Amino acid sequence: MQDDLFGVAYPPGLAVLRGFALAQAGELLEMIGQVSAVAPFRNMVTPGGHAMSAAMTNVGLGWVTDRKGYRYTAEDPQTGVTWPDLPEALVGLGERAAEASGFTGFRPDGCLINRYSVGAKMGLHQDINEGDMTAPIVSVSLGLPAVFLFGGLNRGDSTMKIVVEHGDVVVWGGPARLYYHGVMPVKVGQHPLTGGVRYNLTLRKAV
Ligand code: MD3
Ligand code: FE
Repeated sequence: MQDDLFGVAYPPGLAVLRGFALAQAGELLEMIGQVSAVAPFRNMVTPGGHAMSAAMTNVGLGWVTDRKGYRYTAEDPQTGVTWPDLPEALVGLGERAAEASGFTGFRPDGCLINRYSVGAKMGLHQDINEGDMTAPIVSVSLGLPAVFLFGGLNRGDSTMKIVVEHGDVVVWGGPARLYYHGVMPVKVGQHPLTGGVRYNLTLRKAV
């Protein structure tokens, strides 16, 4: 069983791999720069008409939202051009993190890239737009720290907090795959590699 510093157990299916992506952080940030030159970060609109505070782009199959709903697309709806390829280095990182967490054979086909400026957050939600719920999701945090909130299968379930820092990887699958989760507003800070922002990459099996 994996525990936090004070012995509070994470639920089955949730793994926190501290510093797992640290050695690749520079390479990942360079990739984000290249991707965003082609597929710029944008604040997508929810079906309810609210702009999300985290700016987003994608590689591989891309998660999008607009007034019509949430879905995965091969093309960036803003340009009509295919999202940039999912780099093999990112696929490999996802595979190794999943394997280290007990999920064998994970092969992501898309990665949502979230950019949080100070104050940006993500409300409690479930990730339910993927076609294969037997596959885990792998999250990589870069830059400023953040507090993840996660609960259970029901919106009203009590929540726990985990602080995630630059280079940390969180994997959730199995019984935790459909747990509600969110991100608290990012606090002011400066990170040597990203300045005043936080990035999160989520590797997913979209189809
Ligand atoms: C699920 N992104 O893009 S996953 C998303 O920091 C998203 O941008 C987060 O949620 C972000 O859909 C990273 C955070 C997370 C943390 C713990 C969990 C999801 C979890 C525990 C159980 C289930
Ligand atoms: Fe999510």
